[in-house]
Amino acid sequence: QNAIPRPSGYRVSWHANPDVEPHHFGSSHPMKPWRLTLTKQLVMAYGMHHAMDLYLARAATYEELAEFHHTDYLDFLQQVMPGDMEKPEKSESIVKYNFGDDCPIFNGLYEYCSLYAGGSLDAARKLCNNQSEIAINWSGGLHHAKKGEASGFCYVNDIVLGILQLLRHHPRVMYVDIDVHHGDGVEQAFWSTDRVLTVSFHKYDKDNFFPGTGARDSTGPSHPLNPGAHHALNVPLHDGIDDKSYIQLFKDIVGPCIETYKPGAIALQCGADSLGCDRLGCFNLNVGAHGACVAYVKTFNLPLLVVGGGGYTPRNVSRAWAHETSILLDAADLIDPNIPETVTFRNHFGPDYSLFPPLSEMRKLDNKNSRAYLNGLVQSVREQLRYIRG
Ligand code: TV1
Ligand code: CA
Ligand code: ZN
Repeated sequence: QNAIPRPSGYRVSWHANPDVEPHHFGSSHPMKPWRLTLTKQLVMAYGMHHAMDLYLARAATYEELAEFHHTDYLDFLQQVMPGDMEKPEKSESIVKYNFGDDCPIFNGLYEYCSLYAGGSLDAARKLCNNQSEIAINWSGGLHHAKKGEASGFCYVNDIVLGILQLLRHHPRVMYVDIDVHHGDGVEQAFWSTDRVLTVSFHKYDKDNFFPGTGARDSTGPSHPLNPGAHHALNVPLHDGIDDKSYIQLFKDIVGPCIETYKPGAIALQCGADSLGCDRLGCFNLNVGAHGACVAYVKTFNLPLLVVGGGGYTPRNVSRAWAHETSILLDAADLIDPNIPETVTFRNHFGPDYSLFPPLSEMRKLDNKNSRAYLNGLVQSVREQLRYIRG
């Protein structure tokens, strides 16, 4: 139908199903799928939807989810109902599968899970078929879900499912996670293989910050003959890391990882809870710095699966993901930092109406990451990379 080809040299695709957006974890719960509506409104107000291929992702089937998840867990996820939390005969399973405050049972839970997972599967398949070079699913990125249990607001692990698709075509896939939390579910899924190098940057405090894993010395199975040895890479950080140190650290670590491991594709989790002022986070990043990490990964020109993740201050989540969409489109310098007059829900972006509010100024957190500490991390990562080949 459309005979005029896009001018850009590579294709960017957007994979979403709007039916994820109305799901509700409960009024006091920090996870608000509504942030996806806000993100989409911002992307559309900037006209970015004209520059991408837009796909309506269908729900993942039970069989597709079972590529990673246990069927007993999926069966429970499929049949559990909001009232079951109080039923004694269900309590054993609810405990076993880790439902509760973090992972509540709400109306349409299974539909919600299969829809966000469907987006990442669709995105990964378009990358494999060479129908896209950069495929985005902002509703995905739910990195804590395990094979047989929910965890940390995550029920099914769309990232693992997406990477399993990428592994059908690529011998090695690299995973990069800039959510403020440790990407434990993805790390665990690929713990015993050298075909995925998982890299997570996160706040680490074993006893006081979820999930409590991801220490620097947690690098994979301890037995040297296990192929997964050294293929988990963790970057544990303290409170208050700022733009300049984070970007420098990210480049100093991710650059050598890509150059050493030589992945065929990259999956990038862009959790926006690493921004300053996040309701659950404790870093001090601005939208521009979060985006600089995405821009840096893009410079390697590898097939890129981009997913969302955490992010608990919806106005800032949507700012970051709209800005990152523009970066992936090579259009960041074409968009006005003043939020368009026409955007739906414009009141959420006041009083500044800027895409780049000074988040780091608004809640001053001391940077507890000393230069010496960060240099030590980079040094230790270099040592780990000596065990890795592409
Ligand atoms: C209901 C209502 C649930 C209010 C959960 C913050 C709530 C949290 C709530 C919350 C909250 C967590 C833990 C404690 C495990 C628990 C999407 C037993 C104000 C990817 C998941 C964080 C992060 C889980 C997910 C964490 C992601 N923090 N209010 N719950 N222990 N859980 O600490 O990585 O962003 O906080
Ligand atoms: Ca992380
Ligand atoms: Zn998080």
